[in-house]
Amino acid sequence: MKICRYVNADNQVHIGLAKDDNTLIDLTSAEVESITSIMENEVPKKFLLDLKDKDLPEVPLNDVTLLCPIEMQEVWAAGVTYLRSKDARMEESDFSATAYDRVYDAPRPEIFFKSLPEKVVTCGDKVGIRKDAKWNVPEPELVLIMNSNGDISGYAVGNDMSSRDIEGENLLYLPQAKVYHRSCAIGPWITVGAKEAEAREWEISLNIERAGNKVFEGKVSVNQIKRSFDELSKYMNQSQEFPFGSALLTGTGIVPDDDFTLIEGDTISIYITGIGCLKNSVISV
Ligand code: DO4
Ligand code: MG
Repeated sequence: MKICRYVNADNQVHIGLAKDDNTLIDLTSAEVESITSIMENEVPKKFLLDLKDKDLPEVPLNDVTLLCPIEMQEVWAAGVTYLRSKDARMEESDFSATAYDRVYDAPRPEIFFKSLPEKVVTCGDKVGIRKDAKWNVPEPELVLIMNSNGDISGYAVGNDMSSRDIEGENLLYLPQAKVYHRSCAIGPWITVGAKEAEAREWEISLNIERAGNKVFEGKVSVNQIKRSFDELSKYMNQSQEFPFGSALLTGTGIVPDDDFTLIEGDTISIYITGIGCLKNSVISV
């Protein structure tokens, strides 16, 4: 089951449940006021199934604008969770190579702060590449959406935009390589009710177009994530409080070849089976 935030012709924010590929059920008419309130439900899937049975108003998907599904959740990101990510990062930096190698096998995962909720962009918005970076890539990642108890209540598509030259120069520059204007995209859908085993059957694909031509494509199975989702959510929520829940990008398993960098005007499409597509064009920031 897929939910979203949208604005209608009346310019009000609504919460929607996808009925099919073309139609949304308007949950706001049943007094559902936020995605957060759905996530806080004990069994969000059952809550949504019950609403689906009511005769609520519907709206064609074509008549609305989808918004970012992240409301008040801090966004964090896990790193070096796929072998491909570890290998690429060890190649990009002699200086920090052992750090990546060690964290891949360590009990404690790498988890870093990625974005304030209000700074997250969504499908159709621009994502940024830093003006002071020369080597920029998208990182297509599955996002775990957790409630205030740390339970995983949904999944979204995310992009952890990264400046590889800045990260590669010195690992202490990681926050600058990762956290800047328009560096985090999530949405527009949240899939509710899938267990980890089901989500591990999904595939993530990345396509990048430049002036109408495909300049990169890649695919990875979610099942290649080395750590369990419970392990990631356990570390994410340890000694932390997220009163509105949180979002965690789970790392990238698709890394373009070393001679590839994004440029302004490129279009990035990330598709995760079981969730949907996140599409953004690139702007220099
Ligand atoms: O260690 C740096 C960041 C790793 C990351 O973002 C990833 O593996 O996706
Ligand atoms: Mg990443």
